[in-house]
Amino acid sequence: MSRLIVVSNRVSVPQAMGAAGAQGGLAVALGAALRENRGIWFGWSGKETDSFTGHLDMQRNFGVTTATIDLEPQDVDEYYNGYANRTLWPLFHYRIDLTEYDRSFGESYVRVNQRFAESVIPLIEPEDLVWVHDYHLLPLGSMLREKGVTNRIGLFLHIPWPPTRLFVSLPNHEQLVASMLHYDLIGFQTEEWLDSFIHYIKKEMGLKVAKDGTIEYQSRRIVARAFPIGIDYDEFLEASRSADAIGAYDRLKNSLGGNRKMLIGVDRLDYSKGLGERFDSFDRFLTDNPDMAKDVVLLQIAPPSRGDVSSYQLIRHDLERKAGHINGAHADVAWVPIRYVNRGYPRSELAGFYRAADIGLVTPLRDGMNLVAKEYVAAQDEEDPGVLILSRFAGAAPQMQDAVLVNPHSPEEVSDAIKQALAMPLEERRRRHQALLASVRDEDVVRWREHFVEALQGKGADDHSTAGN
Ligand code: ADQ
Repeated sequence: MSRLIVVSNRVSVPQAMGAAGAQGGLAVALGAALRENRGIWFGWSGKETDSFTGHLDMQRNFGVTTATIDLEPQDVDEYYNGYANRTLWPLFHYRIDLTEYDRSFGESYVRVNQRFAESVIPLIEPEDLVWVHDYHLLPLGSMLREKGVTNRIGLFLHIPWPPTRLFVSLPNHEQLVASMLHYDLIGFQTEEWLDSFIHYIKKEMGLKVAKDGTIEYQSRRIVARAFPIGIDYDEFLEASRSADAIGAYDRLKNSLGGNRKMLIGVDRLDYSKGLGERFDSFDRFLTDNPDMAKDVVLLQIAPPSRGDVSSYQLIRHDLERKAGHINGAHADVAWVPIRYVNRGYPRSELAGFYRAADIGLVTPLRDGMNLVAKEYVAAQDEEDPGVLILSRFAGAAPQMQDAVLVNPHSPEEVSDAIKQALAMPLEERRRRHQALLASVRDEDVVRWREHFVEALQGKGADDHSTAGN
């Protein structure tokens, strides 16, 4: 088995299972992948330094070796908060209204990618596979090639790839995509994002793409394919059977009182997750169904993220206002409709919360995949499972057709779905849950990693050209 060198913007030091805090989807998925392949996870430490030195901090925790570098404050400002989170993130989630196009961000993005390339190269041995993650590092492969790295290098994009008409609003979009064509393999979450990328390659670059996703460019062959990510099913199942999970379940159930039903939302506080629209939809449900309203509670867990970016400060403010308004309008002395919680929880407790919820409300406006939908399904009691309401705009939707699929922009549609889910007979809940569970269990993170790594090894593929091309 080839050693893996995983490169991502942030490296989160692996934690013991059940440790507190909110790890993003990427951290959860990669921790699991690296435990099994002996390898190194390289990236930014999350810390700042006055002047960049490229010093590698190597550590080994819970079976995973990590190597991190510190970045300068200007890098963090312009590369991370700037180009990654003010330009690419909103653009790739179809939000050109929130996208900022600042030249200095782009320059810093290139500089930091160069710094990543220089720092990771000493770690790479001849037979290693290099696996780069996400939108922070799209040009990294080309920089490694420039510096003579001939290993197989793959990129996996965790977020959507936008339609060409939106993507071309990015200055220097041609250079960005040309730089990506130095990878051997480019993976997307879904066929939809893959199609958008291929559309761009054909229409804007005039390149030919074979049916199997092979692109020929300057005598190189690049394969583009979809690899839908999954959860670490076994780990999650164990977490959901732990004493902490059972304790969390009991606490939450007891706090509801009577036969009250609970809906749960768990998301990073991000505008792509459709939280404002979700609150509006719940408001609509309460208003349209006064006879049922007091029997229902929405628990929304949303730890703040990217607080240095103004659009995130605005959405936080907006949600606080909305939750306050809805609670003020509908609550009585013994019942508050929305419990809005801004913090992370250990995964085992989260599993208990999911299990206590009659409905999982997962309604992003646009999402690369969405692992919460899969976690919700994995945590249910198979005999008496809850119902998943899922946005058709989540990357998870094509695999999860047995959820109640909704358009998150329509409060009426989501409100109707809540009503339908609350009234759903046990038999139908079980049937839907069984089908969902089968795909969550089979298409898990282990399979995702195996498929990607196999494709990166180029099994069955021809020789590839390397440095200097
Ligand atoms: P995210 O946008 O972070 O990931 P998601 O896939 O839903 O979104 O993963 C979030 C993870 O964080 C889940 O595992 C969840 O349990 C955890 N989490 C969220 N809130 C939490 C809390 N309060 N306490 C503890 N844990 C919490 C990006 C892309 C997604 C893609 C993933 C993986 O945006 O589309 O699915 O990467 O590729």
